[in-house]
Amino acid sequence: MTEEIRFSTAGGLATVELARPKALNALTYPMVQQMADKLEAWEHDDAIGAVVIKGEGERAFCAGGDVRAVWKSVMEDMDGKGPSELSKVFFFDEYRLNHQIHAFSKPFVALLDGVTMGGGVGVSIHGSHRIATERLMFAMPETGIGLFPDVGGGWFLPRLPGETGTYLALTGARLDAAGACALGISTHFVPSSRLEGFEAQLATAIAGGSPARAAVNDVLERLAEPAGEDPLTPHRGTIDTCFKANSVEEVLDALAADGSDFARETRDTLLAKSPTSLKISLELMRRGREASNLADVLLLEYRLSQACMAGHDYYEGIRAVLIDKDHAPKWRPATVAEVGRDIVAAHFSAPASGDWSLA
Ligand code: QUE
Repeated sequence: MTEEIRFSTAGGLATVELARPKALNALTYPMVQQMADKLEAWEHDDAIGAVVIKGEGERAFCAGGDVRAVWKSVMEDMDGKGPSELSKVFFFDEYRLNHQIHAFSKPFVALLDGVTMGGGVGVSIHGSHRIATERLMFAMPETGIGLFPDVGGGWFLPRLPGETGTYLALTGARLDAAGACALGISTHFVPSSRLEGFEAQLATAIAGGSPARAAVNDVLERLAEPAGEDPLTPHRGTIDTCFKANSVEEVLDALAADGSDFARETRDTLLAKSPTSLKISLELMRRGREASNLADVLLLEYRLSQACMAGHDYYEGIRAVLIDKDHAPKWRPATVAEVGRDIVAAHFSAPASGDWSLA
C-alpha cells in the first residue's frame, strides 16, 4: 500500500501530512492509528516544540473520515451480525485522537488550505491554531449522509456565537475563510501564497530559542491578513431566532414564519437531510452545550455513531452521496414527524458492544 500519511521533523517542528490527495485526504483507520502514535511520542519528546498538520495537494486539507471504507466493510461483512469491526474501532479511535489533539500541550497548527469537513474538522478544530486560506471550504455535512456532526462537533459547535453552530450542524452549510474566521473556527487568515516557507520560518523561529508558542504566534502575526466580510453576518438574526428551538419541528416552523429567501432556502435544505440525523444532531447540540468537558461529549458521539451503524440512513446516505451519487436518499423514517422521542433516546443509550472511554 502506498503511504497515506507522512511524518517529518525539522529542528523543533514536527509535521503531519495527510497524503491521499485523490480521496481529498479522507482519514483512513491506519492514518488515525499512526497519527495517534506519533502525537503520543511528540508530546513527550522535549526536542519537539510544535506540530503542523496539513494535506497534500491544493484541493483539500481533509474531506472527512473514510466513511466509504466503513460502508464497504459493513456491506462485505453483512451476514446478519450487524456492524463490522471497522465500524466500531474506527469511531472509537478517531474520537480518542480528537481528544488527544484537544489535550496536546504544545502548539498544534492546522493549515486549512482547501476542503475541510467532518473528520478533517476533528483533526484541526481541537488544536491551538487553525489557519484558513482563500481555498478553505469548511462544513459539517453529516446530516446529509445519515450521521451527525461528530469528532467533537457536539462540543465546539454549541460554543460558537449564538445559534450558528446549531445552524451549521443541521444544515451542513459551507463556510469560506471569512465565515470560518468570523465564527472563531479558524484563528488566522493567511493567503495560500504566503504559506510557502511557513514551516521553515516556524522551525527557524523555534530554533531561535523563543518558546514555541511565542514563535508560532510571531510568525502567524507577520503572515496573517484580514479575512474579509463574513457572508453569514446579515443572517445572524434569523439564525439565532430560528435555531434556538429545542425541536426540529419548531426550527422548521420558525424558518417558514421568517419569510426571507435565506430562511426558505435553509428550510428546503433541512427537508433534504436525514430526519433521524436532524433530531439526534439537535439533541447532541443541546446536551453538548451543557457538558463540562470534551470527553463527556465524545462518549455521547460514540453512542450515536454505533446507533447509526446499526440503523438504515447511514448506508443509504453514503450510497446516495458517495457511491451512486444520485443525491436522492430514501430516508427511513422519511419524515421528521415519524422520528419519535423513543428513537432519539435509543440513539443516546450505551451500545451492547461497549462504551467509549478515554485511554
Ligand atoms: C458528509 C460526510 C463526508 C462526505 C460527504 C458528506 C465525509 C467524507 C467524504 C468524502 C469525500 C471525498 C472522498 C472521500 C470521502 O464526504 O465524511 O473519500 O474522496 O469523508 O456529505 O461526512
